[in-house]
Amino acid sequence: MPKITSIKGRLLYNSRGSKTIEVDIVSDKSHLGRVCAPSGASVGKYEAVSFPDNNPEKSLVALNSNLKKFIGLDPSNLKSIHDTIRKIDSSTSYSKIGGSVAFAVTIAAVDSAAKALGIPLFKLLTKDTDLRFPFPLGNILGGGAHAGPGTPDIQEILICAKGSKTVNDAIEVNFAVHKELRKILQKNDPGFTNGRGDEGGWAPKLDNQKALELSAKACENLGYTLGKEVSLGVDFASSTQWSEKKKKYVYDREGFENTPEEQIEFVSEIIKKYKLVYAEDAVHEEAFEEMAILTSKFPKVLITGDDLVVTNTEILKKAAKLKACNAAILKVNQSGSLYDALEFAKEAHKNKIRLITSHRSGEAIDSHITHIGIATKSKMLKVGVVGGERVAKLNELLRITEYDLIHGMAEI
Ligand code: 2PG
Ligand code: MG
Repeated sequence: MPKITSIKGRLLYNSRGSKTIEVDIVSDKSHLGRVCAPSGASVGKYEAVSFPDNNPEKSLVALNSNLKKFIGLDPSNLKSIHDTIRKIDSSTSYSKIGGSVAFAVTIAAVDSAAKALGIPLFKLLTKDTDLRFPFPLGNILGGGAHAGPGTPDIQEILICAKGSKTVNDAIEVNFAVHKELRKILQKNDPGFTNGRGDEGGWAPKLDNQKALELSAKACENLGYTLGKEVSLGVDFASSTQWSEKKKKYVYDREGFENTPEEQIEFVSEIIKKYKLVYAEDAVHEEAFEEMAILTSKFPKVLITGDDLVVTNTEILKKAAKLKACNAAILKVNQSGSLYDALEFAKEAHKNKIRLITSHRSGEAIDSHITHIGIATKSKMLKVGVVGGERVAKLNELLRITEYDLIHGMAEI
């Protein structure tokens, strides 16, 4: 049984150039687990807080004054690491120590344990041997909170090569569509600067419909049929548009407003017209009933809750009861610790809610979530297409193929 022999936190930067926390955990004086916490731009109301008072320094101070509590623990015993954090901070949202610390400490512990035990991380996280590769789901065009003025109001247009038989092929198809889309955007607007949003998706000056149209064209130009070899997905991130005061979705950039009924129509038309396989946060984070309407209307589409369920087991129970989604995003830092997130995954499986393990818009070059996606039997791995911090997660999928422990692609 390995033992934690040292633990250290430091402040450094994420892909947006914002300060974050990284944690090193060493087991048996030789096995380093190192994890840097990511952060979101479109943040759900009920997520764990990243840092106390939004201040990474305060997280580091809180961690530094409790380091000794982790020495001697078994890093493979996730529950005991989690319980130790919970003794330091028992608040529901990790407001004392910060969700980023809970994220980094729990994942660094299991990373270090996997190295000490000489097994891949995903093997440490599950006893299940019937594992499949999740389909990479990547951002090809960005707007909303991830890109500047003039870009679409909707946050992400995503590609998923759902007809691919291998993970290598699925990744290559995503790259090809991303590249083809650039050519189309350049043709459409000679002034297009090749600018990209926070997650590597192109950030053109386009309205929502035109952005979807050109994304579909990129797939068709490559000879693909939408809904067959490839499918588009959309993260509407609708809480960004929702105005509690007006009780309407305000599409500032394109200049229109939707009542809740019109929003359901708007989303339904997009799902049908572009044969979406995936629709995330199609209504705002507290609109469980409207989500339920979409879920019953589109049983074959992954009607996915992100801000809606924020990787929170109790909220997921409510969503399951109301049949508000048939799929859910799993972002470890929304719940805080990896233990919390794995409990969430159990609850999702219990309710036949499919999982999509996801990056954040502000990321590190770490690739632990690739293992977490496999271990939680996620159907998709939402990690972007290009950008060093995105490709890192895709490259890890390719390394994992070398173990020959995972057979085939997930069934969506
Ligand atoms: C989302 C994510 C990731 P953020 O909304 O799903 O794509 O963005 O990390 O900004 O919440
Ligand atoms: Mg989202």
